Amino acid sequence: MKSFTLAVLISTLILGSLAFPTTEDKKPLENRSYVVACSHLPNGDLKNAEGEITPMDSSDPFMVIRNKVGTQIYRSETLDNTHDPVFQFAINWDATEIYNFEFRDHDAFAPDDTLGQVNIGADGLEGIHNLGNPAGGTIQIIKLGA
Ligand SMILES: [Ca+2]
Ligand SMILES: [Ca+2]
Repeated sequence: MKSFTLAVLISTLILGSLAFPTTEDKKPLENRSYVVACSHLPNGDLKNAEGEITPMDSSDPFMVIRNKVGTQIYRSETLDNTHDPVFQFAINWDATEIYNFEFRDHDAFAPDDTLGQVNIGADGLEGIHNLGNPAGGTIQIIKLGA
């Protein structure tokens, strides 16, 4: 009976140390820089606040990056009147992270409209991704440096 209890205790300690790694096991996160080139973001400024068509106006996009628990980890500056903005950003790259990229149209006198978003795992950041909700835009992510 005693040896059984001891075995349970030892296996609990082993499992516990696997589930809760100590801070010494954690590697520092690598800071990585990327460029995001957007194409064909929807026009959030097709109509003005009164609902009238405004053909000369275009979206004023900015980019928000959230982690998988929904915490905002990056927000870009706002670029005026473009459907093909290019953003540069740096993050503490985490191999286990899933990043949510959302593009929004800044409106001075109304809530910001969403222009599309996509969830991308840390290992798959580079490349071309289609945006959804709403669909229409695409983004290409390029890693800077080695
Ligand atoms: Ca605009
Ligand atoms: Ca706008």
